[in-house]
Amino acid sequence: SVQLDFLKELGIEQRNPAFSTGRKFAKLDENRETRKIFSPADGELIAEVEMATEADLEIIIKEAQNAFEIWKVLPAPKRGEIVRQIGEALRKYKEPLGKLVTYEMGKIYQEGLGEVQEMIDICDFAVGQSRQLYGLEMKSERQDHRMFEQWHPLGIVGIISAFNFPVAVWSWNSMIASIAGNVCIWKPSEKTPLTAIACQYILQDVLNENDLPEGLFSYIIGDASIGAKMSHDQRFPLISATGSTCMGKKVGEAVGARLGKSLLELGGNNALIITENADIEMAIRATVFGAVGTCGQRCTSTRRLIVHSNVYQQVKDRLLKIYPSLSIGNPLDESKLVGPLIDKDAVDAFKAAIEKAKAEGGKLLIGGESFHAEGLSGNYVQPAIIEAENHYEIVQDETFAPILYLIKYSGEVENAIQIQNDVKQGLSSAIFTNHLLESEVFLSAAGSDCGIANVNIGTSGAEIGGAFGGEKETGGGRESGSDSWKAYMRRQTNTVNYGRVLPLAQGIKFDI
Ligand code: UN1
Repeated sequence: SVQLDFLKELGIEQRNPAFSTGRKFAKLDENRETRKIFSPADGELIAEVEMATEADLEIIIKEAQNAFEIWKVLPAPKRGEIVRQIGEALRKYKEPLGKLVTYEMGKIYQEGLGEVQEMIDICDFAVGQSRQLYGLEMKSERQDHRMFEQWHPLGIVGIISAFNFPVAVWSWNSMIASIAGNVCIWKPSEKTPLTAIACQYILQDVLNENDLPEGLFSYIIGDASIGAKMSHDQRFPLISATGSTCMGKKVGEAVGARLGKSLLELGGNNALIITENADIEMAIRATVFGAVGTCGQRCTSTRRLIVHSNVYQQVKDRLLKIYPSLSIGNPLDESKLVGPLIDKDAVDAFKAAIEKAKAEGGKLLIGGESFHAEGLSGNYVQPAIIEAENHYEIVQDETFAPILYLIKYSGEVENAIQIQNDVKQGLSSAIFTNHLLESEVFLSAAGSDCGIANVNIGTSGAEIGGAFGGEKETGGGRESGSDSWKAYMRRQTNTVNYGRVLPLAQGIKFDI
């Protein structure tokens, strides 16, 4: 059995509050509905959470509105100082929080730690960004006029996050949103609420020490109906949602209908191209990490491997040699490389996808079984490789599981690029080649149509410094680094006349 000391360290009790408005947590109430959270690693009950109601959302929104009045006028570098302290607090809790991510979500401990590291990194990034919320100055066509732009905060940012990166994706959004002057309401995945609650306890100390207003950062545990309520509510000028394309379409429609802003980071169907000029060993390492890492449950997981016919057999042989040796099991055990899927539904979806691929003509080369790793009743599966064709319906879909479709191409790299682009999603992509022309074509306007395109690096594992997100059905949003902060602010164009007459633009004469 697993040592669960980290739960205590993070303040997670057997029964946990449905929401917090910042420093204040909802009182436990026996009459509330609860959700039991089982670990995907060993099937054990970790804790229960109470479910919030729409009335709770009202309470949170009120507090958030009040906090915004104070927060929006605080100088941005002062807001950055708070985020710096949050980063420090996360450093202190990196290990227990990483363990909870692992135990609640199922990714291996190294990845749990990596996830908390992403949070720390984005805090550092946001602190620097807090002094760089730059607007441009434009030259006015009118005498004695100054024209420039400023960026102002939006208000309440609603963050709807997914189970697979239960805390990092929230931190990308909330840390950037908050240095930008916004207040955040977080609806974590109801599959992984405990990590969200743990984050709130970590934050709470910083909020208390700095005597900050309630409502700066809140969470609410609820099902899709709470997410829908947030999406329809005008008091959220921005909803940032991460998850399936199906969910994102609903959010996008609801927010769009009221002409709010949405930032969508949805499904990927990421391909890695191996050309005949690739360093095969490097490509294999990237492929395996991309396909089986996080048990295939990253938005950026490698789902399709597009391999040149001249090296196809070699690549296939190597993969078939490596896959049986992958250590699958308890993700808290550091010798394991692959943990479980999130829940039984995910196991069923994994199996159904394999059956569908076979029915469409695919050939299952390896894997595809669910099993009790080390006698644990977690949701363990054997990662699968299937020889397939790109046009299969199932290959066109994102199945959130470790299934790698092996696809052959021949001739020039353009043929591989065409296959890679021929899906509805457009998140991440990669090419392995040591041939300059192949790599440049891949990165050109005629190349990958994805938001992320890598050369000699796999599809997953992006750094926080870049803008993260993708095109087409991936939703078009960009989070995290680069100038993603602009999505969390409103732009204002300002023109000041410091002359003593009133010239009109375009030279229009209007004498009264
Ligand atoms: C996600 O799967 O939603 O690039 C985010 C990566 C991670 C983030 C993935 N840094 O794979």
